[in-house]
Amino acid sequence: MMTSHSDVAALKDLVAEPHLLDARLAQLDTVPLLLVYTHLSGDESLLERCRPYIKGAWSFEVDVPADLQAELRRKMIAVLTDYAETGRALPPAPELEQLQRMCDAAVGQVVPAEYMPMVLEELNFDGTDAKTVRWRKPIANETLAKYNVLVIGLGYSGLAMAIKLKEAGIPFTVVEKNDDVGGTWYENTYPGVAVDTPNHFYSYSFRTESNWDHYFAQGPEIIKYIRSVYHEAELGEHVRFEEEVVSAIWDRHIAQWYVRIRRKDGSEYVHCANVVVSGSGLLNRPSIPDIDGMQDFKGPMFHSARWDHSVDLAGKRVVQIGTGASGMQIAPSIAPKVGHLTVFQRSPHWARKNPLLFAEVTDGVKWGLANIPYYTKWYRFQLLYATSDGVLPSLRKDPNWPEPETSLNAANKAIREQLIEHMRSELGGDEELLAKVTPTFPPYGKRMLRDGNWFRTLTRDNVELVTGPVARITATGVVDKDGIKHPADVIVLATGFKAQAPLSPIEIIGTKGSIRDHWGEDNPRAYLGVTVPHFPNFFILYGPNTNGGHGGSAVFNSECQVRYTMLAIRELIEREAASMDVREEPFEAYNRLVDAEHAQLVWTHPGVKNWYRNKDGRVVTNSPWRLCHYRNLTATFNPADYDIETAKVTA
Ligand code: N01
Repeated sequence: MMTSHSDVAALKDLVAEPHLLDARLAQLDTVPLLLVYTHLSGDESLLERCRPYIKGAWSFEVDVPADLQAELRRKMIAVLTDYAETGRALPPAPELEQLQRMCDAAVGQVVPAEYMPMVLEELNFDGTDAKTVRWRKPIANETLAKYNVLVIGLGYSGLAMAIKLKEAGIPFTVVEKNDDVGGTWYENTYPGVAVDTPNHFYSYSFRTESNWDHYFAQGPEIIKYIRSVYHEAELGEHVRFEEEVVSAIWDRHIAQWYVRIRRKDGSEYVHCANVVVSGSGLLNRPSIPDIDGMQDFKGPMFHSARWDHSVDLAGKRVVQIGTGASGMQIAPSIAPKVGHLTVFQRSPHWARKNPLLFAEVTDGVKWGLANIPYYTKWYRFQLLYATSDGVLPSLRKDPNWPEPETSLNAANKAIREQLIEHMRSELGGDEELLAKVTPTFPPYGKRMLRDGNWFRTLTRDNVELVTGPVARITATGVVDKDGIKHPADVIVLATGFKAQAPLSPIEIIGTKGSIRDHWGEDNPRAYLGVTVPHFPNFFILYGPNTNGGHGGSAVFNSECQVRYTMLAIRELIEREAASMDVREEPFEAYNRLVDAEHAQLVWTHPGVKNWYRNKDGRVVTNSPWRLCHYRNLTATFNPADYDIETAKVTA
């Protein structure tokens, strides 16, 4: 890759004052800097010398001595100076063997070789986005004009899909029920809403951001990012806001979907599309519990995803029902201002501490991300690995493990003990409270939450934790299982989402009936989480069995599904075919593999009740796969998995 004049000028500026540069480099994280140096210089000696001080992928697991850090900075300045003076090109991505050595040293463990293609794609060194699907032969404009794709929803997944369709020149329309982009991040505005995957990874690989204010951004910062990506992509003419897809019916005679769309004013129209892609998300239909007496409550009562900002909680008696990811963020945020907070915990969740949870990204680090060549890429690798597959082996059941009720294996037990120790210290030694908040099931059985002062909040004088189910709601409060009434001015329902009925309430009718007939009430299944037999030219992003339960990032998964969908659409268009329908055999075989894998993993533990499983106990939302495995499954498209109707499509 050539270095442009402006790059050379920027490098010259960078090295013009070595003392200043040294001071700036001193503010950066050691490992990404070490990787940048190794990459730019080809010299691996420092990597080797730092290796023993790197215990894990998080920055707080690294303790490289000061003299070694100073040497790294000196050498870094020398190599940058050399690039500035010679104007030579920055190196391409490292060769696989070097990449492997760099990755291993950088995270303090051997990174499976299988990861390397995925790492190269994620880091995107040549800036061309290796995940972009490119035509294999010239496609005439008249051919492209015969196709049009309808994308449902403009959250993270739908936006990525729209961007890739636009890049490929494929006609498309996006229908979004809200009046703005953002999906779940647009809808969830409750106090404390934030992501629990680090943003430098929880963002598109094709549009990284060097300016995040936090490692774990709050809702408004994420929305700002999504909006800026949307505006940069100039999708305006393709998007219809405040319109909602009601149904989609496949017409096999003309190989088109008739999509019924409802406008904000209630009027409806039909839009025809060859292909429909759902980006409607998994967690977007609130689950409102059916509690005796709910309708009698006199005060405001709202769901976490429909927060009523007109209600002032100051000094009020608030009852919060639910202690999942949303509830654990809400309570610490509102407790300091409410008069009294009663939290109903039906069953406890595990929660881990991360020192970076509320940390701000310093100006120094932001500067490094924006200015040091490749720093932002290696930084992404660190965070990607920190949050991805490392934990998965500890979620596998050991059939000989002697304590199977509470843990799965030795590593899982060790996590359990760390978590209990953490809770004990946060609860100030209150063993009674500790017993109430300690799950009986193994760690990760339900989503592992991040402790953002949740446990400390429970020790506040104005907070009370009530365990067990809600017996009923009255006009003025909530009654617990022991018949004790807890007065309430406001009730917050942090009760989760209807995750087992994806696509709901949209009616989707394929060649053999409705998707509800195929999935029943709560048993969604798809090939690779994306396609379903008898629903030709229909693709689901964030579909069945694609939610990450052990780590990773929903954005990563959705980029995998977008690529797979683009590969499929390419196949359709290059063949000028009318339709493709996934065959039963690969669909069934894939789902057997998913179920067999899940049988070995924590989410099917008999002691766990979570939103990942349906009423028969089958895990329907979560992926059992390591990230790199799912990436490999979706990185190619096998036409043999599909019945492809090659009758040429007509306009
Ligand atoms: O929902 P949940 P959530 N009576 O289903 C309880 C993502 N997310 O909105 O545990 C009493 O996890 C229920 O009790 P139990 C993330 O993927 C991410 O919190 O089933 N209680 C539980 O405590 C997450 O997993 C982020 O026994 C009732 C709670 O309500 C997903 O969204 C932030 C009840 C529901 O917890 C969903 O999280 C927020 C009833 N009738 C959300 N019904 C971050 O990235 C339910 N409950 C940080």
